[in-house]
Amino acid sequence: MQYNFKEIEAKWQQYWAKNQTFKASNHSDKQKFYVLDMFPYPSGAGLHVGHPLGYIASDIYARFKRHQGFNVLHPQGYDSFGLPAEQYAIQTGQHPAITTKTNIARYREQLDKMGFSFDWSREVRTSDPNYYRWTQWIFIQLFESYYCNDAQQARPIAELEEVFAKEGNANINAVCDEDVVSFSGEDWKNYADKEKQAILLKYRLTYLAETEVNWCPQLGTVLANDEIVNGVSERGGYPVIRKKMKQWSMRISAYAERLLQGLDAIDWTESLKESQRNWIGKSVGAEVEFRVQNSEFRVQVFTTRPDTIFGATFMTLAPEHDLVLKITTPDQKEAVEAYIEKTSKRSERDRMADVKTISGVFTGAYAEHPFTKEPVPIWIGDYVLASYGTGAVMAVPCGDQRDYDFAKHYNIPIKNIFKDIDISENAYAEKDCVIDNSDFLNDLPYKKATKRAIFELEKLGQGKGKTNYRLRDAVFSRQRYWGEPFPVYYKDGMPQMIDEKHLPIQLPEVEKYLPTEEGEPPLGRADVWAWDTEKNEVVSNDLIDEERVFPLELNTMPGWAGSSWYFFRYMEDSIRDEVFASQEALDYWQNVDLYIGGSEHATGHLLYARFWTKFLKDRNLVPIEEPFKKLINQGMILGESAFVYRIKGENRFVSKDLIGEGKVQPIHTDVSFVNLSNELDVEAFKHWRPEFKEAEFLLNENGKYIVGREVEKMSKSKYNVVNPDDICEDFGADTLRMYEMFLGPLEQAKPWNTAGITGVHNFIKKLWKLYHSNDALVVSEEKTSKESLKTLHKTIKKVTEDIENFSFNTSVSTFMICVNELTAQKCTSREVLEPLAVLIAPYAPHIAEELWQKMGHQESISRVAYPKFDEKHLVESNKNYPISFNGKMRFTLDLPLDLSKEEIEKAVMQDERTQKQLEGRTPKKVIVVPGKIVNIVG
Ligand code: ANZ
Repeated sequence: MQYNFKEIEAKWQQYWAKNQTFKASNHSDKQKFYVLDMFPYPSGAGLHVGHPLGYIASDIYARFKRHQGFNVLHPQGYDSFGLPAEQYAIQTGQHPAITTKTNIARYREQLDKMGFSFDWSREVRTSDPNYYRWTQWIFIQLFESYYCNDAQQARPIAELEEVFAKEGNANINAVCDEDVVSFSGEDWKNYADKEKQAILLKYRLTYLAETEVNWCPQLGTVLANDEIVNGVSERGGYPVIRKKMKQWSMRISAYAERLLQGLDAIDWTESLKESQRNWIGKSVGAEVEFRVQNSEFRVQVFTTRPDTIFGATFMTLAPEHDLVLKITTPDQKEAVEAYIEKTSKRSERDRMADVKTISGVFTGAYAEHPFTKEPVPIWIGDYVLASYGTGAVMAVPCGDQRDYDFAKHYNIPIKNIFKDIDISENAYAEKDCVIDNSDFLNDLPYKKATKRAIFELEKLGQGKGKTNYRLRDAVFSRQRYWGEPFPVYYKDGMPQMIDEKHLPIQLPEVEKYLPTEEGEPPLGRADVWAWDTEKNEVVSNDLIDEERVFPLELNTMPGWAGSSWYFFRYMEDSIRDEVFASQEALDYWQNVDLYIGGSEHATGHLLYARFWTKFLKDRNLVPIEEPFKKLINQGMILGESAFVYRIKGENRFVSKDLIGEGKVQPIHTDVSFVNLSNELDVEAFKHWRPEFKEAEFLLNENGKYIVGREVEKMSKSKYNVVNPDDICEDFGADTLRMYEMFLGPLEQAKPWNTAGITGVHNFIKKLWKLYHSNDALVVSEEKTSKESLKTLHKTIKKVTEDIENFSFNTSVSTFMICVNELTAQKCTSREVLEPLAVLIAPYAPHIAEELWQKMGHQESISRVAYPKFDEKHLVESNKNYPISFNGKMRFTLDLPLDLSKEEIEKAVMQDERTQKQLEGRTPKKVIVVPGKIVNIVG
């Protein structure tokens, strides 16, 4: 019987679906194991062979764990809100829900062909109202919480209200906006309701605030920092500018320290942890107060080097700093205003990136040095960022290069406070030095000096130790249609939550998906988008009376909302309408044991998901603190682009091997027009685009047109996309799966090369042949040879170790060697061929199932125990002895290891070759070291 992968694969895919083979149970005595892929955004282009790389790896692992007796949860779903469907809707008028549904159907079809062991009964779609009602619900929980610094956790906002009513906010140690005023219990009681709401908003974990945002005019929306690459939008590459807008924000900064500490407890790569650490950006230092001379104003600065305070010879404020216009002297006013106007045009990113341009203006004002009481000139300069620390620095030219350059440029005095350090060319940025010239800090090393400086500042009441984090609160509003609506309406300008009983608040219908002419988000176009507080339903805008019916929020949530908690939803085994996930399910599955996905999510999704998990834990909604125990980033699969060469200025194309000196212009051709020998199907290319129809082709001597090849990112725009459907059609899913793994280490980037796939395909055919002779199964019950057992156990050992180390590429080569050896040994033994089928099942599940069934089993192979390695089969029974004469090795002799010294000597002496060497002489001595050597002397 021939290896008919098409029949076999279709058969088993149907079997698995029909029997729900991979359905995980929430009630099991087995140990749980949760394997998760970062769920895909279903784009219109479908999957290319780069996408399933991570899914194949996680599927192998999930299947392996099932063989090991674990109760495995391996779900899949769709991150189905997002920009592309909406952009398509803007262009075509097609509702994004329809586009999304079509795309999901296509994805599902493609995924099904690759034989993944997903439990589809738990599928989630973030754009499904039954799912996003819980995203809305979590938003409400965040609104109803604040972060208590004493307890180091989120607490109900109602607790805060109780304290406010009793004693005001003097004793509250909570994370809040900087501009909260202090009030007494009496004040609180006298505040109008709106005032109370405004104060509470400054404490809530999600809050509405006027924030400077990254506004992208072309996309008509605000973008998060991680959605901007090199100053332009990640999608589309459009310019991004700073703009003030009223936005929902998430107080993720409250969790900065816990997000940092939590990294120590999880098994992620160091590089990934490092990017999160940098993003959080913890700096330990001090906040120091400088008094402005002849005024009541005080400037707070943040410094990581309080030990250098005696070197502070001027101060620099960010141009946007609140005090700038207040302290500027009349004669400097014009210059200062002009400077502010000029820098407002530069983005914060540009300002950070540009370390060369030095610019600033003197405000005319002076501060007083806290210790020396000397006057310190106050400048403004755009190297100081408004959004970091306090937006002001004490400038220490001797210790900070930017301050140094600034001082040199504007001729401001530089004071060296370091003993024996030369700063005539540059500032001294290291910490291993002794301080001089600095009163009580003299002769103290860095650490002691820092402590002492803070101590003295505290004594003066002009400073304290302070830890700063670079992590900013995350803007949570998007001016888009295709996202979760907020469960929020506005009463007298203040946001009100809709009771959770009435969720989901579903997206309204709009006739166009663009912002309104007034610049409102697309939901501003909806006619039925008001909240009736009596009927508790969404009603027509005409009914808005600001008494019973109120306008609803027009923004929607960002892409990261739905993906910040989806891993909890999968834990539920049935669609629950009363909870986001049941306590029982959460207690059983806990967290994701293995998470696989792309490294582009390092500081976005992975940080937000950790934040929401910590929040849910604080409010006793989930039992765990970290969602993803182990995480692996799969590398990218690169495409092999193909090029044709047009002679410049002509409509003639020259074959690659004919390119001479003349100028040619390389043009991408679709790789589907090129065969494995790099020959172009000229007719197909001509029909591709009208402009090529009349083109002339200069062929080589064999009458072929040869294309050029280059490795690039796999992308539709580079016409180098390989479709997994085609590979499944031509070679089968088992070959695709094994080939993707064979390409190289999981975490590395590697080029796809379709030509290489035949090697893996031939291997699978060889595997099939091993079990067959003359088209019939040859598995026999006869005794197995020692070599075959050795081959099998060697393979068990290596493959088990490989899977545990996520080294899937080396497993594939091990299988190849194994099948070659067993074929050479003519092994037909059931004792070997059965375990081999189980070993290979995680990689090539269809063929494994088929062989398993043919060997007489009724049940699927998927939960058969994984073969156990037994050392004894690897122990050598013979030794190939080197036989020496007077120390010179002359030949080798294979003898059983269990012979005695005498028996070895006898066997050696009887060998013809020994007699030939001795030429009739009797040796003086025969030295035998059992298991090692034999030396004949004399
Ligand atoms: C005095 C000093 C002396 C400083 C010295 C450094 C070296 P990180 O580690 O990034 O937290 N700084 C503070 N706020 C700033 C802002 N808004 N924009 C630009 N720079 C700012 O860096 C903290 C240091 O960066 C602070 O310590 C301050 O300069 C500067 F020998 O203060 B330092």
